[in-house]
Amino acid sequence: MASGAAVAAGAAGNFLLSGCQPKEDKPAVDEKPRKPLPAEPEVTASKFNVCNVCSANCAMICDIVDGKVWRIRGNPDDQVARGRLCVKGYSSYKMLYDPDRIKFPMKRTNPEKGPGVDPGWVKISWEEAFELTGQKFNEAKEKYGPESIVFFTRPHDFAVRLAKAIGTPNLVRHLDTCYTTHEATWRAAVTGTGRPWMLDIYNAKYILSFGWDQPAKGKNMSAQGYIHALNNGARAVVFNPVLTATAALANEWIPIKPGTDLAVCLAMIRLIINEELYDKDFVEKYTTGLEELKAAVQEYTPQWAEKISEVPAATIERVAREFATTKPAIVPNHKRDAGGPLYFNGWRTSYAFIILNALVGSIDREGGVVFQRRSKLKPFDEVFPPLEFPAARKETIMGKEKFPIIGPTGKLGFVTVSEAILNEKPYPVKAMFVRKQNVLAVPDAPRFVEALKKLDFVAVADILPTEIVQMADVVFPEPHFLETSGMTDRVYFAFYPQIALKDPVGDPLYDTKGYGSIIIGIAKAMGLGQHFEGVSGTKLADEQLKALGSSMDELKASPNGLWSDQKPFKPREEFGTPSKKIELYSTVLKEHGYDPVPTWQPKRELPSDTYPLYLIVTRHAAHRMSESQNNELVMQVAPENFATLNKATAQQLGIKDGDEVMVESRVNRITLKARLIEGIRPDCVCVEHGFGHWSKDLTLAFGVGGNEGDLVPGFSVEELVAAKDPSASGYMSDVCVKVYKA
Ligand SMILES: Nc1nc2c(c(=O)[nH]1)N[C@H]1C(S)=C(S)[C@@H](COP(=O)(O)OP(=O)(O)OC[C@H]3O[C@@H](n4cnc5c(=O)[nH]c(N)nc54)[C@H](O)[C@@H]3O)O[C@H]1N2
Ligand SMILES: Nc1nc2c(c(=O)[nH]1)N[C@H]1C(S)=C(S)[C@@H](COP(=O)(O)OP(=O)(O)OC[C@H]3O[C@@H](n4cnc5c(=O)[nH]c(N)nc54)[C@H](O)[C@@H]3O)O[C@H]1N2
Ligand code: SF4
Ligand SMILES: [Mo]
Repeated sequence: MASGAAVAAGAAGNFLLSGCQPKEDKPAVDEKPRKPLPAEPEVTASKFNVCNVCSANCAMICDIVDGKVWRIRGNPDDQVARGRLCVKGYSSYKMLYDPDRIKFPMKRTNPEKGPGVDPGWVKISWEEAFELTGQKFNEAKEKYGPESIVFFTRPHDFAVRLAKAIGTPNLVRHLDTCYTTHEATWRAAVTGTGRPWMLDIYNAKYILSFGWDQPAKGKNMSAQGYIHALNNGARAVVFNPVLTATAALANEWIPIKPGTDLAVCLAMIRLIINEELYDKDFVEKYTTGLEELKAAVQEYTPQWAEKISEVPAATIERVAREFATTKPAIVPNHKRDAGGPLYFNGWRTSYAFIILNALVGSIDREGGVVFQRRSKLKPFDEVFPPLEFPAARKETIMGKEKFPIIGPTGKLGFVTVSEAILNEKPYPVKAMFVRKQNVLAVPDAPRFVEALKKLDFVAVADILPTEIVQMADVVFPEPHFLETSGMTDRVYFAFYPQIALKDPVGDPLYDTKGYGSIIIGIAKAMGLGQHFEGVSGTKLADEQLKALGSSMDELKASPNGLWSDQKPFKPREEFGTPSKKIELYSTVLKEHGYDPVPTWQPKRELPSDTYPLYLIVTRHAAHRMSESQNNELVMQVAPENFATLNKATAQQLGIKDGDEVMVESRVNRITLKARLIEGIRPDCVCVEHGFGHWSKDLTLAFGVGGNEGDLVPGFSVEELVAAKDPSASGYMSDVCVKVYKA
């Protein structure tokens, strides 16, 4: 029998010939008439809120019937939602009414932890939950030092203040798996601060996607913008190993070999510079380093890139010329595209995206990548000036101090947390506070479970009894976002400053407390209450709005639930680098010892005889990470995840549609159902993230599908430093696998 690698390569031959054919020029947007909807009941109240399922935070209107949310709509005056939501937003109220929600504070009575172990939950009062947590945290602090307490949370003012008050520098954040590559490259080469969160995709005329797949994820504004642009005559070319919805809507789908987009980008950069097709005015006025870049890319011919990527040289040349000569053109990027933290070379690819956009004059210009025009919110520390904090150790478990570009942002530590705990490097961790982060999201999840077992005490704030909750000693139940009040700033697609009201849909269903109150409760129990004197979320929102010349009362009274400061778009003339220009040859990267221009580097794992297939990770349009598999509406649409294979590959492996298969990597293996399609490269297997729950308290989610993250090896800080990657990204999909019948 042929080796596994040969099987995949053999099947790839025919596939690529057909896959690369440009489709007909008109995008295939489906305009079929829909079935009429049933008669509507009488809506008794409508409440403004903000979707918290993903960080786009679309503004929504919740229609209430008989005291319950009956329907959710997009707020038409919100520049993000534009009157629509995605399926995750529309279905989000089912999580509010999920009977499995955590209804009161709990403590575990069984000291044993892990999958299959009953924690022996006991209901406790809020006082006891705070006391127990305060006592355990203080014990760890006294015995092992404040740095032995780790916060494993999303960025949040209250948590940061508590961490500082305790004196721990360890705030682990998940962004090294989400978008840290883009954060690092934009900081270094363009902004000096963060990355942009907007694409003026609506006005683009040429959309060149290297794995940018947000329309396929239903991301509301990206999907609306993409469809609008296509209907408006834009041309879209999509490089993706999988025929996703974004690719299917495009004019052309190019099934590139995984992890090789960098080669194609480098060849395109070379051609655009050598043929002088770049936007001369923009490049001259707003960029530096063209000559150095030109010299550095001369070896990257289209023929060279073809050998690496399997994209014909003629296609690379044609697309590069089209991209450079159609205006406005854009290489859109969001988070986990080919320039995201998927593969070893992700940050280089992300930098190549910036260069391609700069060469065609599409940075902060109409139809290009645009910086968000946010409201200037008064920072937390200005509203509530801090007391003096104790000195904290400089050395962190995340290795923050070892990454001069991404370290100061603190957006790292997720991929290295297991190794740091298990190896006690650079020192032991004893206690953890977790909020809104699940076990399934960490590379090699079973190893993270082992790391959590090693800790003396884990406190978790959550809504549903997911896997992280099963590992907790104390559980703090939070309200669902539809039960919360306040306001949210527009960030994604914020063409002008705008703030949206959050008005609860009704009284809280259970004995829950908001995140801020939980943090303050723990602080008081630790004897650190003085750091939160007069601090509250309500006061913060009100003070911030007052500083903008409004107030919570005014926002509540507004007819559309929005505060807006609509002003015309003024393109940026200066950037945040040392030269105040976009640096095509980055002096900041150079200063810190990183490659100052993107140069070729392959992904880390390549197919071998043992593991012949690339693992491709994606998300289902209807699911949100690992938090929607217990949502009854979503599960009707997408009841499980699959190992999606090309029909030809499956045939050679003796696998039929619907067969149970094993997907195995060098670290673990998972069982999934096979789904066979033609629109995927034969050397790939694609798995949707979010499934594989082992918490028995999740009635619908338990035991369904598999977690592809189990297959991905974790990392130590040392390995990341050795990789000379300024983003400290964890290559969350950089693994090869084999697939066989279970
Ligand atoms: N429905 C839904 N939407 C979401 C989320 C969700 O959970 N569900 N989560 C949000 C969050 S936090 C994030 S990070 C984003 C993530 O959303 P995306 O940034 O779209 O990332 P993925 O969903 O992982 O999809 C990655 C895409 O890259 C393609 N790909 C993989 N390898 C390569 C390659 O080598 N080259 C090229 N060209 N393409 C490749 C895959 O086929 C896939 O289409 O989505 C956000 N939106
Ligand atoms: N294997 C694998 N790992 C990944 C990724 C992948 O594609 N594959 N993607 C990476 C990316 S891009 C991201 S953004 C991260 C996301 O990683 P996580 O942020 O860990 O996302 P989830 O897996 O959805 O876990 C969210 C947890 O928050 C809880 N939760 C939901 N809403 C609330 C709330 O309002 N309050 C509180 N307290 N808890 C709440 C849920 O019940 C769940 O336990 O995962 C990363 N890790
Ligand atoms: S894109 Fe969807 S999930 Fe994200 S905020 Fe908007 S409606 Fe919610
Ligand atoms: Mo993400």
